[in-house]
Amino acid sequence: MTTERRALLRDRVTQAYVDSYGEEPAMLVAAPGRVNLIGEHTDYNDGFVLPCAIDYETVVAIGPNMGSNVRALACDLGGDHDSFEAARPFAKQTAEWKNHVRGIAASLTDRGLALAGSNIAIAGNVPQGAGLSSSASLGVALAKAFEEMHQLRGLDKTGLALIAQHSENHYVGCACGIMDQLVSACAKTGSALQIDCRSLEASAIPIPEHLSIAVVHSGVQRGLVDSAYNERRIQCEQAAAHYSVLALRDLTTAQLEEGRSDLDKVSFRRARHVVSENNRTLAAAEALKADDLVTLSALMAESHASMRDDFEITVPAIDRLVEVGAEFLGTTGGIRMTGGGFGGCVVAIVPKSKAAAFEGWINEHYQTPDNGTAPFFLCKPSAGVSVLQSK
Ligand code: GAF
Repeated sequence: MTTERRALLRDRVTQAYVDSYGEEPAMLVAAPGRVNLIGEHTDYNDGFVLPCAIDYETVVAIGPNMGSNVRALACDLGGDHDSFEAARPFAKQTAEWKNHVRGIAASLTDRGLALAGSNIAIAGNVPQGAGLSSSASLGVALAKAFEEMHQLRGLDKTGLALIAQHSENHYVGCACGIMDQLVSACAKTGSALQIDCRSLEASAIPIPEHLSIAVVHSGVQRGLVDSAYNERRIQCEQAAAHYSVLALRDLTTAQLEEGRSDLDKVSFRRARHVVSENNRTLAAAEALKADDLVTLSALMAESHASMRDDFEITVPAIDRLVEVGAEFLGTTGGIRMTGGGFGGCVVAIVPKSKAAAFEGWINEHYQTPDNGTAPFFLCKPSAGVSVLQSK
């Protein structure tokens, strides 16, 4: 199934490239979307996260051209295209996808890495507006494609992720952390990636064979370049300043309580989410290693409650979906909202033997706000960015 989906995507982007530029691409580069198992809004607080890459991805076909421009084609957007000078890549565009392409080119240029004329075609199958990091997969795929094509030196996988984050922060306008880009670059097949977002150290934790990762869309679309996301980040920074720590990662539960008297209630709850979520994420990584589903499901339930009550990033449809899923799973699996929040998806860790029944249960007991069936994806924990084919 995965192989078939990937083959279709690869054929589609290659064909579009050939139709548009009159020759085969020099190479294809694929980068996956991700689902976060636990550790939400902890990355930009220098904390811990536990995402895995999924078998939905963005593919970039790239080849050289004789000119000095980067020419780009968006296969999924009716063939919308762009062209800009490789040496002067950034001027803000109305079409969001163009800012991603130009932002990556500009971020490489900011690092002193010179681009030359290139032709690009882009296609993807990561559900958009779902909180599955379609943007990060685009950024990482583009950074890798430029790096390979123009033989840019000095960028390892973490470097690619930092370029993609820089582009989001400085050119696209989203103050995101590093989680999505790092997992899209560095993930390992069959594993979740435990990331320390301060040191950027990442270690793969194999997901036991008998477990499935299910992602269910609530039917509420989300957009990351949202004031609410950036507002949460500012609130966390203010709380860290109140406690005189570099980042909320440095705060213990005891310190959090001790210094709360002169902190407003909202800031306190934001900080409490981050401090408790970091602890849960470390505990969840241990539970996953030990294949301890009872502990994992309890931690995921607590994580969801904390996002709902303290960080206030869930919406009623998401809360309902989690409630419905938890009723089926009990302590045999975990479920929580995943990603930045304000809509999008929930993630569930479900025994493989129960996955089909779980999907049936969700279909029967949950309706999207417009009375539809919730899109359900069984995801394979996948590898990070790869070069698929060179001439
Ligand atoms: C989004 C951001 F891009 C990530 O950096 C992270 O903060 C996440 O929301 C919340 O955990 O995906």
